[in-house]
Amino acid sequence: MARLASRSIAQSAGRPAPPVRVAEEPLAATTTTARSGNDPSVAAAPVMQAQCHGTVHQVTERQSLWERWPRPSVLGVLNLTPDSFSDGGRFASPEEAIAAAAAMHAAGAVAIDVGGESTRPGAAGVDAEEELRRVLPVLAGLEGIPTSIDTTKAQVAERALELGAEMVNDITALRGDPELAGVVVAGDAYLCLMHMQGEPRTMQEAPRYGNVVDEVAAFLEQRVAFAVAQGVAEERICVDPGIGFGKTPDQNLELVRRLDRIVAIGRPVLVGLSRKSTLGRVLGDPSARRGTDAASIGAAVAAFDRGATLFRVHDVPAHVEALAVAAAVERGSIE
Ligand code: HH2
Repeated sequence: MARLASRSIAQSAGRPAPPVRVAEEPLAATTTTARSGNDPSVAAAPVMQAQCHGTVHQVTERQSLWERWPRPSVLGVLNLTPDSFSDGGRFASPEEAIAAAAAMHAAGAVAIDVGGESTRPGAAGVDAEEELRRVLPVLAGLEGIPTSIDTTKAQVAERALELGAEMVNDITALRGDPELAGVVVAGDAYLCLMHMQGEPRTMQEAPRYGNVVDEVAAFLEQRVAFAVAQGVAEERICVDPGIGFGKTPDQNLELVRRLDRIVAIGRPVLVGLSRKSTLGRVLGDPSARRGTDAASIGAAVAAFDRGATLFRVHDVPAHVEALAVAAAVERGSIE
């Protein structure tokens, strides 16, 4: 298995240590270990306790996103949907999906991004009950494998976090469900804020921008500020330009070309280029609905070169190898 991120840029840039977070709970409910997601390889965060005015203050030191998933880190896509654009209806049972997630983790994915609602252009939404029915049996079987939940719904995110998910990946950037920010704060979760113009059903009809890069960057800056105002710790947030979400192929390519502007926001940048139709269009098929894995890897390496940290991908082994080499070239050394 290729190793990624043996020395992250963020760490070598000497970012500040993560702040200490304080949680209050009644004396009777005191615990001595902190939840550390569902990855046994991650030591439970150190916990100190101090009694004060009849309340135990639990002081938990949590990792920033830079520390948890340094650049470059690969997230494996697990779509539990009948209608996803690239891999819909792939799994006949939760067991098959769990096995696929385990294989992606073994191949070097730092976490598995689990989704129960397709966001492909034109997709119709599903209600929370249906989404929970799709994701819960799989999340319950993923103990020991770090996960992220790809959802816009507070109810789904809350159950996923209870089952150990570490990140909420919200394609609406907290514009969809007013309860979602509170769930992220209460669960002390990582949060991905993605740019999207319009909504999945209609977003590809007529995407319009003055300057796509400036507008996406300004939107993401504003959503980070909103999340922080809601109580989400800034060091736990990453941002995503939302490749294919209300953008033409040229606008998608321009966003990757000028990714430095998104990186300048100062948060880790997640990119979802894998199998997106823009890649098929680049290769000469004007009606392509998806891109190849080779094209996805080319795009991921281009995004890495421009500073992307997290890569949401379908073909994990090939991306892990390609990004390991890209990172080694950037360092100019094997280690
Ligand atoms: N892309 C998809 C879904 N979720 N989340 C983030 N943060 N960034 C992305 O680019 C992104 C995402 C769409 O891809 P996929 O999951 O493969 O298809 P579908 O939404 O049809 O299930």
